[in-house]
Amino acid sequence: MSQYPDARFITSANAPHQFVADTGVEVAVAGRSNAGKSSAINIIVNRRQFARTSKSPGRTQLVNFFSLRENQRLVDLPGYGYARVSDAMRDHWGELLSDYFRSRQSLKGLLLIVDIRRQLKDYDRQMMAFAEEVNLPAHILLTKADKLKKGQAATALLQVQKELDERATVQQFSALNRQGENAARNTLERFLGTGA
Ligand SMILES: Nc1nc2c(ncn2[C@@H]2O[C@H](COP(=O)(O)OP(=O)(O)O)[C@@H](O)[C@H]2O)c(=O)[nH]1
Ligand SMILES: [Mg+2]
Repeated sequence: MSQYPDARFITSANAPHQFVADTGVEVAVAGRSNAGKSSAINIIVNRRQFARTSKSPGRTQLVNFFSLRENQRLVDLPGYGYARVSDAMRDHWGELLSDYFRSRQSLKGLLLIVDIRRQLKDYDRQMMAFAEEVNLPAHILLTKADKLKKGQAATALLQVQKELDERATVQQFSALNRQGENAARNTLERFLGTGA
């Protein structure tokens, strides 16, 4: 059963004035297009189709606010990484995200979704920089771990841990076989301050 029986979509924002009221606590989830962010959110919230999974990355992307419980939110941040994203869209994305990280008092943590086969890219390093600028704790889900052999996955984990050192915690994850589900949810709960 879902730990979030009342979880629901609240609204999408394309500009800071559309962000929901900055009260309570929230955790942001980010990842490059196609990294597996929507799939990871669905597993963590334990609802099929909660965050829409899509096989066509690159469409206009918004900041999506979800309520998990009263005064606790999950915020699905727009990703890019798809070759066709224009410079103008990338600039808009940068400003929107920069505004979001700098202004949100309720923001308590970042979950960054990274395809374990791809390692960290510019997008991921930019997200880490946004988080560090405001002293936000970050946790990386190296997802699609089912796509690698155990030894390869362990090596990939070590590489990311080595690059980030103390700046983030890192784990393997798979939406396909639910590897790392509990660790991911416990981190979400820790960021939300619910003491798990
Ligand atoms: N094998 C495998 N495929 C995954 C996993 N997570 C996501 N996918 C697939 O990767 C593609 C992109 O996933 P999606 O969640 O839509 O990515 P998003 O663009 O980051 O939201 C889809 O075809 C998913 O089925 C995983 O853990 N394992
Ligand atoms: Mg998605």
